[in-house]
Amino acid sequence: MNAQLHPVPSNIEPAANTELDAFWMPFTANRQFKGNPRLLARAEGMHYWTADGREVLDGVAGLWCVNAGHGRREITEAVTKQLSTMEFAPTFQMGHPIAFELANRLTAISPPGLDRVFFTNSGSESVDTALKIAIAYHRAKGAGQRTRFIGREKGYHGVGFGGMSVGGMVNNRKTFGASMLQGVDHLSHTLNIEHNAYSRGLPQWGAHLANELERLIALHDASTIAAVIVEPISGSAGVLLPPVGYLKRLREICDKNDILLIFDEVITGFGRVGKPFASLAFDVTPDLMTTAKGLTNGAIPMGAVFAHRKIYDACMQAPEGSIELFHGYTYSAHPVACAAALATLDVYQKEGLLTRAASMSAQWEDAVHSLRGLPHVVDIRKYGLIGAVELEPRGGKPGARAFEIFLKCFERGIMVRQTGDTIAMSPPLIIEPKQIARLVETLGSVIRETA
Ligand code: PXG
Repeated sequence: MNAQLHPVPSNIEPAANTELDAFWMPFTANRQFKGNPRLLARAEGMHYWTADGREVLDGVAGLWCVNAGHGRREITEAVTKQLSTMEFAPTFQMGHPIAFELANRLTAISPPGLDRVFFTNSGSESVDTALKIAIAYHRAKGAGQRTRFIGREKGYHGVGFGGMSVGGMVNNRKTFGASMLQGVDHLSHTLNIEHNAYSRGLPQWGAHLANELERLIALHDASTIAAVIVEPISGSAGVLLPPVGYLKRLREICDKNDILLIFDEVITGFGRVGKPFASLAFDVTPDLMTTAKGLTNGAIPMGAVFAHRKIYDACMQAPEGSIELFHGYTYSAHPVACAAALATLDVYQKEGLLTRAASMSAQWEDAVHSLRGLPHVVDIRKYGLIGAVELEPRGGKPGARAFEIFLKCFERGIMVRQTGDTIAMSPPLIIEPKQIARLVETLGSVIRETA
């Protein structure tokens, strides 16, 4: 492998396979990476170490998932114990105790009424599951014509056909345009730099954008719409915050029209915003809530869809002994994932991590906003322990400046995320003040040096 750590010449023979060629990497500039790989070999606490032994401060909790920091012994032990006790058990027409225990533990911290849990293996599966449950719910209530979904521009809901269709990121959609779900429409996104640049707290301008839902209802008729799906805070598109009052307005319009409201909390769930879930932070309760990532601290893949009890109850109408919902995954509530999630919840609770972002928030805000005024910076957005720096795009090369900054940051020992012309940060919730300072100072000096 060592030989491959060095740049591969661009004139390499196509047939000359290297050790890095076989892995077709997800959401990656494969050729760029394989020419100049960034290989991570070990992780503990707030840090990764590269294959060549360099320490890297993790500014993104892996991919927004390692909320309690890396290498948590309690999770490792729970997983190891479960593997040696029962590595797998089916949950189709069978069950195992910790699946039920986990569901109960989760409903103890979930928003009011969301006390039924369907397990998946990822955020994408959670989203597609929630969309299917929404359709099944209306059908069970005699409204089988409600099959339409309303998503939002710049939304990210994973990469399944459902999630891709309700999502609103053009690069994720354009290749697959003809294969989208039928009957999906989109609200406008809520990013507005002209009105809201450098907002502290939620932006004041933009609640009226929720009224677009009324326009779409007038266009399609409420009787055709199953659900509206939004991220309370959009992560992947560059940290887009909901304007004050926006989510409440969506909730009101959905209620008035019997449309379900789905919050995709794959990023915002499990403490990222200073409460266990963003719906609790923003005091707006959806009917369905999708989660993954922080559920197991990223240690084992797992997702969970929280459904309001009314939805579960409405679906429980099949004849005695029949399956009520024809949906599920071989690995729904996989015992090892359940063990990881239970141990993760223990860590979160013991260390107060589901609310720690709230107590770090002011300091994080000041640190992130200290980047205001640096060259090419046009906006700074933050909530809880999420932060984003929006950069002016280089003429004709969208994303190029931010990608260069991401690469340089990694060389300087900090890991951030680049999406378009935004640098996003979402550190593990255990981050200490000194590490916040190092993260932001390093990013600042890289921005200063980047033309
Ligand atoms: N919904 C939301 C809101 C997400 O952020 C998914 C669904 C899909 O989850 P899975 O587990 O299927 O990947 C996500 C995933 C980034 C980044 O840095 C964000 C995600 C994944 C990878 C990178 O923007 N979010």
